[in-house]
Amino acid sequence: MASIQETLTELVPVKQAELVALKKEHGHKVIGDVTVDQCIGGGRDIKSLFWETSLLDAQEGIRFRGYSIPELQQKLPTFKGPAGQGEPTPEALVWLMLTDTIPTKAEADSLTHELYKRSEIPQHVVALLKSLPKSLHPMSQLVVGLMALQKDSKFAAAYASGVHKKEYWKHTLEDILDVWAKLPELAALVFSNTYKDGSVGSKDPSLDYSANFARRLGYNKPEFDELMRLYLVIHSDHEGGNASAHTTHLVGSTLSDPYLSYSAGLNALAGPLHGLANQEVLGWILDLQKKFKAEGKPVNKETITQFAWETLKSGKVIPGYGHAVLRKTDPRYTSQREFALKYLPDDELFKIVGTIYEVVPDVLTEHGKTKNPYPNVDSHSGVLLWHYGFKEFNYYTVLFGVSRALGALSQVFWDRALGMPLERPKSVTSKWILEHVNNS
Ligand code: AMX
Repeated sequence: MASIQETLTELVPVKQAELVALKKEHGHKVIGDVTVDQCIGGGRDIKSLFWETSLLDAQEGIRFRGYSIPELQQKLPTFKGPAGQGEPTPEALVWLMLTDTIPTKAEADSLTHELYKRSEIPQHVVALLKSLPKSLHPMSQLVVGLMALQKDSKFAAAYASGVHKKEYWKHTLEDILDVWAKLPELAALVFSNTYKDGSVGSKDPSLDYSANFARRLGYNKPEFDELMRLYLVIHSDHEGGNASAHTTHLVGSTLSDPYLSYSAGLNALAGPLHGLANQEVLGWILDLQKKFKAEGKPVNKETITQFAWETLKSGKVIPGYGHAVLRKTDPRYTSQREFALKYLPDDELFKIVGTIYEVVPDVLTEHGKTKNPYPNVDSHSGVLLWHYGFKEFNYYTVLFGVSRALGALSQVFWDRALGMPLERPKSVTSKWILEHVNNS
């Protein structure tokens, strides 16, 4: 069986040739226009990014290399065996995102082994993380740790020694595998430093990436391992224009190595309009629960509607709802709901999430601003973690950060393998816009 490195060594020249042919035959053709609204409106829907690992449809949601989440659940190998014996593993998804092919169980397992081998964290990084104040947000701690690991970047070393540009992708792949391998370790250290005594649970070579991450965090329950697999799969990639993926790609385009590129992506993920919504949702649900308990009222459709309006009237967003691209319920929400129905149908917070879903889309529609009144991925993830006793919700975005690396860096691999150039779109001033529209 070919390793991931051997598989990619065969594939890279094929994909390079395909891209050359695409450019030669179709390079001059138009795929979109840009309006003034789009220019001053965050570039919504402007087709100007090249992203191979996934594609987002506004109605249908995300597809990874053409496969929807339910299709991944039917086709990708699981921890226990072939597809269908539980949630797919993130390693299997990574193989798919990198190679454009559904892996066999043996291929997915070989990647598990490869990552396990590379997972050690150098002592200087452990000491650095221990020196950080517990009050530093876990996302900031994760970034500090990843930046410190950059000392060992194989790409940066190869570049400094003058390696030929045709070889960049090999060294980039080395870094990417290292980053994927070490991120759960870093994340577990951040968790323990922030909430525990600095020690992490032991890992086991017979387990997969997700179960080992769970053990490092102190969780030892097969059901929680399944949740971790689902979580790491569905948060991994959401095409290229989201802030964390785009930032990673942009920084990578300067030939910053994967450590530097993904640290930048993590900083984008840490914003409340993006990955921080993961923690904000749980805070919002707990606040509403606390408020109505204190008032002696039940949490039901009426009280949730009242709370949602209070949030909107105080000039805040309802976290976990809305999306820049999606115009329907996020299939990542649906997959988490299905998990909850299977494993925790009677959980109190899960039921509240369900009731929120019954009322908030109507509230947001009546409010009249939000283009998409439906839930996104973040509106569900927190209650699942909470159910298993994972209550440190300031930390939740770190889990998102471990997952998003899988997609964003799979694309960085192809960026270097395909020789993608420095990103440099054109900006214009308001004066330029006025002159342009008046003269056309
Ligand atoms: N609650 C209240 N208002 C909302 C809203 C929500 N959930 N979603 C959008 N709006 C408002 C916007 O703030 C904007 O108001 P403005 O005109 O006063 O600035 C207006 O509706 C139009 O926004 P939009 O075009 O529908 O959304 P967008 O593309 O500008 O932003 C997003 C998308 C996700 C940032 C926004 O829906 C939001 O803030 N949601 C809540 C935060 C959240 O859940 N983020 C996580 C997204 C998924 C992820 O990245 N992990």
